Amino acid sequence: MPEGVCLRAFLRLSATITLVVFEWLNMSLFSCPAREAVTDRIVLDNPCLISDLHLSAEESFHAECFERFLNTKAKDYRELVILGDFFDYWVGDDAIGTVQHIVDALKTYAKTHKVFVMHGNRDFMLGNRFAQTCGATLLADPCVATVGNETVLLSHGDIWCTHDPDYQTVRNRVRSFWWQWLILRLPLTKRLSIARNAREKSKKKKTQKEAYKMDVAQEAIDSAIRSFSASSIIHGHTHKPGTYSLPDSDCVRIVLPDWRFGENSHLEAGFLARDNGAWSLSRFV
Ligand SMILES: [Mn+2]
Repeated sequence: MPEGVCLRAFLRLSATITLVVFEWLNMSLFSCPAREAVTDRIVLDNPCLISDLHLSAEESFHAECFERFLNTKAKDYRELVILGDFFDYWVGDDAIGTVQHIVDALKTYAKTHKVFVMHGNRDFMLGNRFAQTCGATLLADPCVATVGNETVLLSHGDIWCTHDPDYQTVRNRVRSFWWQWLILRLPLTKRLSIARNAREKSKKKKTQKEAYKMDVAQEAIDSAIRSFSASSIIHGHTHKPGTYSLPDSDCVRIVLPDWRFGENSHLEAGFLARDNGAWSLSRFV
């Protein structure tokens, strides 16, 4: 074989291998959302916090309410912090178009305010592409926030549901690099059907599970407070909004309200904000 042909074939093969390696690196580096939430310390000046909105492409009522919230109450604060389960499910940032109006609303708000988003147990696949498109910062769970002279520990909350070891095993698995890398290689339609099935299964499981397993464990909260020297702890997930004092300490644990349909199918939505140096939970509708 002439030397020139050999060299061309060698160069072509090298170029192909290089492209494959680069593509693999890009995909593995940029499509593991669990690794993309690296911000674990923030400073907040005048924040409002929400969680557990469970927005989805199928149901528009919650999304309309959220857009109204952004255009009214949320405007009074400098920062919006979303502590997980913003979406009812998220199968990858390539599905961003299915909730374009929500993304657009957040993007407009983020032009004049800071937006922080933490993963929940429903939308743990939210990645950098979503965050960059919205102008938001992805937060690690837990994340330490300095608010005035207070150290506040922020979390979605499910990390502290340690009375349910089976749940924690699944939680760790779905946040692992390889699980996320592999899932994101599946076609979008397949991922959507897996998410919808998982949602149905989780609804069934919830009705069978003991209540204490779905709440945070006091030992886990105490240990987190100690390790981060926090003076307050704020989380969502348990759908038990309120301010809870912690035994043998001056710390408080504040649970954010989920946005749910209450009596007569009215949507009940709420948020936590810092007004005049004190935290207060308020109803939005
Ligand atoms: Mn949750």
